[in-house]
Amino acid sequence: MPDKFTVARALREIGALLEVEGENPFKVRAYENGARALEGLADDLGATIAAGKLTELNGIGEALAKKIADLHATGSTPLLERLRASHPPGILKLLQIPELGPKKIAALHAALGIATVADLETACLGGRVRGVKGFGGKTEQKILEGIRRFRSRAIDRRTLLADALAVADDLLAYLRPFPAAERVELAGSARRGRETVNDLDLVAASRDPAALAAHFAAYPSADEVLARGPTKTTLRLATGLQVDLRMVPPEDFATLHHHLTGSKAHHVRLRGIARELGYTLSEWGLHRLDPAREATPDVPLTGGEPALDHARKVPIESEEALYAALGLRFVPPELREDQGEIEAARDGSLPGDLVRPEDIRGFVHCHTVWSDGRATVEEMARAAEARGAEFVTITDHSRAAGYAGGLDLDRLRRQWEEIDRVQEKVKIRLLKGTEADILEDGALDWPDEVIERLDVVVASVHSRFRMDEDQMTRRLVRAMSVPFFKIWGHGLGRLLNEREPYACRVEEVLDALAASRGAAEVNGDPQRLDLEPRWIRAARSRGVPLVLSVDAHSTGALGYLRFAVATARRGWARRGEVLNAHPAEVFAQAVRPAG
Ligand code: DGT
Ligand code: CA
Ligand code: CA
Ligand code: ZN
Repeated sequence: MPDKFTVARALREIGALLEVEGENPFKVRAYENGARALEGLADDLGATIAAGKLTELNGIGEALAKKIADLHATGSTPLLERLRASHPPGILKLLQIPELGPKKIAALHAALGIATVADLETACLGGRVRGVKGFGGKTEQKILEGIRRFRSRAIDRRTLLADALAVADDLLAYLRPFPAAERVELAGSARRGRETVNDLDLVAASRDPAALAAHFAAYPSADEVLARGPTKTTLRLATGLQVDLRMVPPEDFATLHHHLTGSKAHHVRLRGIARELGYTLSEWGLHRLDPAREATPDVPLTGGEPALDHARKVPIESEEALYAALGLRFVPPELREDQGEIEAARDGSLPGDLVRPEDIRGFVHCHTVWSDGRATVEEMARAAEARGAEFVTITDHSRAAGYAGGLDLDRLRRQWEEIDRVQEKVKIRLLKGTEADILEDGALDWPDEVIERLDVVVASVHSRFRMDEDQMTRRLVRAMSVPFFKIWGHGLGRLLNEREPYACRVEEVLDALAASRGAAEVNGDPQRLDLEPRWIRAARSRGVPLVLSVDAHSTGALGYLRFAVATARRGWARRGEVLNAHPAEVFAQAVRPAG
């Protein structure tokens, strides 16, 4: 019977084919969300279906539950059959080639049987495409050029941290219970909390690496085993993401985990320090240099195991122990970028109180059905309470954000009444806020007398992104200079893999924020993660406090907090600098616009 991964794959296929047919994006996204929910399912899929509990999963409604049950029972569903019959095989990959739309792909399939990118390339190079009705020699050249661009983009594109961590969580849950795995941990850029990752790196302690590698290679979402050796196996998953698993005996785990966490720049510095102390540090561990030998050959960074003297190996039980052996304070993974952390770990100034997820007491920046959110005020409040929060700020859009259902004053007043009603039913404290648009001239989208009555104001740019640097700087400086307290929302408006940050002299904006009263947001939306770490540090160095927000448009998005925290830590943010790490009353006083 198809397992949860196979069913999830079928849901993704349905969503993608519906998108080809121009189905509305919400419906398309529902299949993607359903697939994600299934992959994260802890219980057995068959048992969940039998108990009628599918609809209790986030993002799965009645209709989707029925399709999932069909897929589980029969391997297919009438909708998927219909979609497969109406489109040529391989269409989803082929559509990623610029120049090709559904009609052209159908014509090429009918005339030449083309079903893959490789087929298409062969046919173009063989001059056969120009023979198909509606295609000419020029089109053929354009398609070849398109294939080249497709290939380079497939290489360039990095996976969002949130997606990578979701996959990593599933993989760890799959590997950890396996008997031959004594310990399995995440390493690489994902462990460092980088906003995007190229591939996932896992490290395992095992005395039977062959058995563990075989189990890893049998991972249900694996598309292909790309490499398989005695200590390392690489998979490509159905999503295209690659995963490396390295395996070592338990006594070597800590040093390899540390090595594979990176970054390379951080390691280069550590190797230098190790040398000064008479050691050599590599992925093989920490070894004492031999004083009898004039020049011990430098250990290669990667490649086969060098001829190191095992008697000279220093046993290292943990990353803490490794840093201690090098005379350094422990450096958390998010800081390992050679951006001053080595010096700070040496002179003892490295902060020991970086903000942690459990420090955050309230969810900031939540949208509801009053604007473009999907949950009601009460649903949002209860979901935040269920996650243990002390407070939640409701910040729906202001009027200028018409496309997002922004509120006018009349609706804002009615929302306040609803918030008051909900407040009587829940323990969590509700704050009445707004996400006010920063208008083109830098004014905020509410008159002062409204602002003064609010509990919290997030001020964000949602329009006219492409101003030149001078204009955008002036616009933001003006917005940040208003005298009441405001939170600068999703600072530079970047959307990872989609939109570059605005052109803007950020330090001038931060100066204005420091001179006036305000805070900078670290937005946890996986595509934003904005401000980015270097600007977080620039804000902190000016004494501008931070707010770690979720920018939630659904109750599930409260989980974005994790990504805001990771980003803030990469900006060296300490607990005391984060306003929503303070108790509700302190937070409310600090952010009150009227002062
Ligand atoms: P990514 O995958 O591009 O998002 O970034 P990373 O940092 O995960 O890089 P990756 O997967 O190529 O390698 C994982 C770690 O392995 C990296 O952070 C540090 C270590 N590493 C890889 N190559 C080298 C190297 O040539 N020298 C040193 N010292 N470390 C390396
Ligand atoms: Ca990596
Ligand atoms: Ca890697
Ligand atoms: Zn926004």
